Amino acid sequence: MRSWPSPQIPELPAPLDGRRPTVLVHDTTTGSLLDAAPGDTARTYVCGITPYDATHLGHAATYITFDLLHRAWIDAGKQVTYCSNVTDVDDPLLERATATGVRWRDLAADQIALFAEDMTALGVVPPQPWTGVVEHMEPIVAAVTQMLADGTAYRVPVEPGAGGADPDLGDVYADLGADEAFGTVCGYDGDTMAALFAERGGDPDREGKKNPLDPLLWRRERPGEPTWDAGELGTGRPGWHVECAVIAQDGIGLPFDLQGGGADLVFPHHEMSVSHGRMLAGPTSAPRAHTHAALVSYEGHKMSKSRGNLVLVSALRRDGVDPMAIRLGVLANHYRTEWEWTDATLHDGVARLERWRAAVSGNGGPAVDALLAELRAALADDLDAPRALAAVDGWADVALRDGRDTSDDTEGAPGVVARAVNALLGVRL
Ligand code: 5CA
Ligand code: ZN
Repeated sequence: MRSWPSPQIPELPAPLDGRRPTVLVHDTTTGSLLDAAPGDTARTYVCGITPYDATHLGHAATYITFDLLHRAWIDAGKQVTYCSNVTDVDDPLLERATATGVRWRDLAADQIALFAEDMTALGVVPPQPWTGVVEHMEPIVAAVTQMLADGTAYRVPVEPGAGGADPDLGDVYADLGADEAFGTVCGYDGDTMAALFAERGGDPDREGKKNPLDPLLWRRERPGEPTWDAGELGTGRPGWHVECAVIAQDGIGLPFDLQGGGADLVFPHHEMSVSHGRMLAGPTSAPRAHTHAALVSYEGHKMSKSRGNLVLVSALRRDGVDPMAIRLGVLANHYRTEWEWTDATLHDGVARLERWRAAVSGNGGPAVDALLAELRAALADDLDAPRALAAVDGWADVALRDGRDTSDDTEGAPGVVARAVNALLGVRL
């Protein structure tokens, strides 16, 4: 899939003492801060959208979070490879297409294009590779076929009417009993896993499974559903978790450094995709770190497609809102703290953008070295965007102070601030 255009990331002056802070992020598994990419490279997989109701502010917040990490890594001199997917065939997408009378492929294509526009407007560095499930069907089929051959997957009979011309082949499920390390990503107890599995698309009551938590790998053809010919698996389509496992494996190789997404993906999605990765590539294939962004709410509830309490980036853009004000609204919140999008969030983002633009409009301004160091330190400290914003606010306050003494001003300082805010925070002034 062709990704959206990459934003320009200006070069910044090196730190005065030559020392760049080590970028630490929160790891869901250990609950502590971690240098997720200790080498010269950083390889990361961030789960992409299911293309309907895109792009709401929750999506935007999650992708902006990982964009900050990407930018902090680039500033630290790392070669970053960022891979992502699009879940372009899935139950809720098909249901939406049916309900609205559009073809599911058209719905997906429109929403993917809209998402790409929104991400471009928000200054998010694009993933490369960016892979849709539909375009990656063959390797996904090969992986499930291999798991069946290895005995880490098994077939479950389907109900009458399912399975097209080969109803006997059955659906395919992963056998979690074959993975000793299952559960180590999230560390949840059995009851929590059971509840979340049922809540988030799992089918614990499906007859014929060995373990209620065993996840679907291949769903045989059902009347009216899109289907692919998959040789010995029979016609059908893949389960969700194996798609990401295979797209990540093929896109950046296993193990990679960091797997990311919103907090709703901790279990079952990331637990399962890491488990599939172990079944496909061996016991040491899990990512070094897992980082999850807290979910954004709106009108008192988690912003979600199913509830419909959405604020769409494209709608705000259509109303003439500067996407940089949206970005600043998001960045005013730490990614690990749950927060609510309100009119005030946007209002504050607009006001801050205006103030920062005014502050960088001059030729000379207050010295920038301390600000640059503080920006870098804030991002390195678990992507502390609110702290970074406060630092720029502080510099802007001084720059804009009425009647201040400008005799010590640094020529070109506003330009350096604008470049730093652009490079590190992704905010174009
Ligand atoms: N296609 C799958 C991942 S493979 C998926 O979860 N798609 S999604 O469109 O539902 O969500 C895309 C990303 O946005 C995911 O990382 C998800 O965790 C995140 N997300 C969804 N809702 C919110 C929210 N309210 N706040 C923050 N992030 C959210
Ligand atoms: Zn995923």
